[in-house]
Parts: sequence; structure tokens; C-alpha cells
Amino acid sequence: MNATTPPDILRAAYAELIVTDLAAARWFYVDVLGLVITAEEPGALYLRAFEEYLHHSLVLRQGERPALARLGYRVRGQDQVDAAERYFTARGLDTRRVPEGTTRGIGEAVRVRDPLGLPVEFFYDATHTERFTQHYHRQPANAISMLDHFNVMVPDVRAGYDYYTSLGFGVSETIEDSESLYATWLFRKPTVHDIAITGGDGPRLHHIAFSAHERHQILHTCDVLGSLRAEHHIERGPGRHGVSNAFYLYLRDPDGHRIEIYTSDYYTGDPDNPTIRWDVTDNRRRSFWGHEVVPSWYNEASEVLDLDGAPVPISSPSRREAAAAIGADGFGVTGTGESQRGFKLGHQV
Ligand code: 4SX
Ligand code: FE2
Repeated sequence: MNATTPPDILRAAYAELIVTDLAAARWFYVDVLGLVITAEEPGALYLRAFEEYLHHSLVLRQGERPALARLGYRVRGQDQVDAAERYFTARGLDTRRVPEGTTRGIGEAVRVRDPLGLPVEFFYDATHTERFTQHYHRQPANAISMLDHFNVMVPDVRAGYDYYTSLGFGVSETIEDSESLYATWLFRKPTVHDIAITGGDGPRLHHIAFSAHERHQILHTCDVLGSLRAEHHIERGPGRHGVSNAFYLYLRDPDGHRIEIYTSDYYTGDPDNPTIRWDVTDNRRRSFWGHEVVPSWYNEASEVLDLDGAPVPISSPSRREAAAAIGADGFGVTGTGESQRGFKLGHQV
């Protein structure tokens, strides 16, 4: 094992979000989504989903402005935390070892500002908690099982693809055309992804996704939000993704952080798992049923902080998926109204 060997990453494991109103965030994540509180302290909540036994998969920390503080990947053992330190230090990246408990519940870890500009932590040791899988009496009808993936928005998707594949991630799917890569889905655990890279102004956090077991659990979240007159938290869906085949729903939390609830993607664990490459003009790629993607989904995302807590500057891509999908003539298959759907309305003689 030397400094050219990347750490053996298991999976996307936790995220820490800065929220401006912890009480409002608690309402959203605990009261509505049903996440379990592992620990709370003044200014912070440590949450997990019903099948998770590590201390948390989401930390909410009160702060001045909404932001992503950190994405956490779990590595295969504590020796792989050392491997991460060697690997990223040798690449000249801002790499810092932090003592056990720097994040409550997490052992000695290594933090890096990665080549995309995102704050990332690699850890193995973590406090175990009770796994509530068969505690059905505790679970609401919209119960969430576990964290599934991160999605980050960056101006150069190709650079993100190159970086993550060099770390040993597999590529499950892409959205592209002959000139550009607009988005890609990459995995370590044998599902469609641990991280997706979406082209756009960045680096920013596009969303964090949790998985549920059943579609009806996702639909119940929609019903709950409607009943609470909180339907404005629903941004996109429910629907079926083309990419990943998962059933999905996107929500915005009270600070605007985007959360996806996701179910039923597919197994990718064989070494020859084929990459699915979607053409950017395929109208089923982001919604298998052809629904429009709302502009906010393409444009809005959360700021990210560097390892000192300062906001990371944002830059723009040279080409944007939404424009490429419509095409230069404005009459592509991803239109904005019936006139662009290509149907001839009514009976034509
Ligand atoms: O919008 S996409 O269908 O491309 C998509 C978005 C697929 C899987 C995801 O997790 C996602 O966030
Ligand atoms: Fe997603």
C-alpha cells in the first residue's frame, strides 16, 4: 500500500448540513420525514434512518447561512483512513486528520477539500446504535431506510468523472452527447450510485438522497405534506427516473436544501456491469414518463464550505444540459409546453 493507492471506499455514509433554523429543520426531518434522533446538543441534531446502525447519516448544524459542511464516505477499515491521508496529501490537496469525536459519533478521520472543491471526510470508526429494522411500531407510514447517495453540481462533469473513476468508483450511467458529458452516476456499493455529478454552477450540493423500501412510503410523504399545507416543500415528482430506474421524490427543506427519497434502483456489483449512456435528447432520461424537469431543479443548489468553514467560490459550465436537450432550434423533445411535444393536436385532414 503506497501513496498511489486510493483508499478503499465502502459507500456514501453521512452529510452535515448547515441550517439557519434548527427548529424548522427538526420539524422537516424528524416530524415529517421521520428520521430518528440519535443525539442532540445545543445547535446540532444527529439523525439516522430506520435501518442504519451507525451514529448518524445526517447532521444538522445551526449556522448563519445554509450550506453543505461535509460529505462523509465510510472506508473499509481504520487503516484506510491512513491510506486516504497518504493519498490526498501526495496529491497536494488540503488534507487534515481530525481526532475522534470532531464530529460526534465519528472516530479519527481525514478531511479533504477534493479536486472538485467539495469538503469530504473519510472515516471508519463510528459509534454503533440500535438498528430499528423490525421496530415497525416506531416507523411511520413514510419510513426511510438509509442514506443512498449524494449528488453534487459542478461546472466540469468530465473532471468529476475522471476524479471519481481514479478513486475506484464504477460508472453506472451517464447523460451525454457527442460533445459533452452532462451528468454521471458513480458507485462503490453495488447500486446505481454513491455519488452523482450534475453539470451546472458549482461546486454546490445538488441533493442528498435517502432510500425507502416501497413506493407507497414515498407517496405517503406527499400526502403528509399536502395535509400539513406544506406542499410547497415538494419540488419534483413523484415519478420514475429514466437514469437508475428508481422511483423518486424531491423535496426542499426549510433552508432550500434538496432531499430526494428514492426506491428500487438495481444491482451493479458485477465487475462487467454495463454503463448505460443516455443521449441528452432522450426525453425519458430524467423522467421515464416524459415529465418536464422544473427549472429550479437544474438551477438551484446549496453552497459548500471549505475545511475552514468559508464558502467555496462558484463557477459556471460552458454547456448546460437543459439547453442542449432542447436543441439549437428550440424544437427538441424536451419542450416546455404542448406545442413543443411534437403531437399534432386534434384530427388533421
Ligand atoms: O433525473 S435523473 O433521472 O437523471 C436521476 C436523478 C436519476 C437518479 C437520481 O438519483 C437522480 O437524482
Ligand atoms: Fe438522486
